[in-house]
Amino acid sequence: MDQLKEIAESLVEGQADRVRELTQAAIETHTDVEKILNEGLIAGMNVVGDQFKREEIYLPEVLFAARAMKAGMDLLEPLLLTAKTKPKGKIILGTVSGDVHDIGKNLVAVMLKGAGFEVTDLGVGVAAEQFIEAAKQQGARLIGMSALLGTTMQNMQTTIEALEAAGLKGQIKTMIGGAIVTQSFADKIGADGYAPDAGSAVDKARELSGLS
Ligand code: B1M
Repeated sequence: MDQLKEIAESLVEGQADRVRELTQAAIETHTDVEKILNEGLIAGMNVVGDQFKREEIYLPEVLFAARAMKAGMDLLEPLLLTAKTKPKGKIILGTVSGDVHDIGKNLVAVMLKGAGFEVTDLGVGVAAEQFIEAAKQQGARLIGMSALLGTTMQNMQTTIEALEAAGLKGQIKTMIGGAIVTQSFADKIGADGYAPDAGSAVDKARELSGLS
């Protein structure tokens, strides 16, 4: 079977050891790292998402798949991090309050670091005040928020409103993303930018930091 397909299928089956082994083999045979990520790990996670939606699998299986994704990501991360550029500016990153999904956010962090950004990752369940306090402390001009749930995406708006109330909107810009988020939602809540995936998150962060 095709190496990348096998990674995706092993991830769907939640076999972390197998995913680690296959990812290592793909790296050793010089398969393009972004191809391993997109056509192996992310492709597998998309299948898991569809199966979960159709109730063909349940939370434990999703958790096993998430663990398998992490096993592969741990190997890819150092390779994605080979920064070829000078520091590009600071960004505060986190998954919003009430939301524990962090796989996509972690991927965005890796890509941003790889592109030379100084990333402060606040983790998951990050409240509006935490985003703003960290940005002020670090002197960051950009806050990046991730959300994957219909019930938590509104918390992005809470942060933007808190920035506005503090008189910082415009000085500190906001970029949002996550499977549930769209450009029209970003427009509606007044976010400065939206990116559909980790690659375009880098382009958007460059644009919002005045670097493109
Ligand atoms: Co959950 N979950 N989950 N889950 N989970 C979703 C999101 C869901 C769509 C599944 C489904 O029904 N099909 C659904 C949400 C439905 C909705 O609200 N519309 C859902 C649900 C319902 C839930 C629970 C409520 C289930 C329950 O308890 N009954 C629960 C909520 C827990 C909580 O947060 N409070 C829950 C729990 C979990 C796990 C813990 C089991 C696990 C998360 C593990 C972890 O993250 N450490 C999990 C997972 C793995 C998923 C799915 C299957 C996969 C998410 C993922 O990692 N995708 C997901 C289904 C899906 O999304 N198709 C699902 C891979 C990742 C690389 O993609 O995160 O989209 P993504 O990130 C992309 C882009 O979106 C973008 O770049 C990334 C890379 O390209 N991006 C940004 C992300 N953040 C960005 C930020 C940016 C820019 C771009 O700028 C700052």
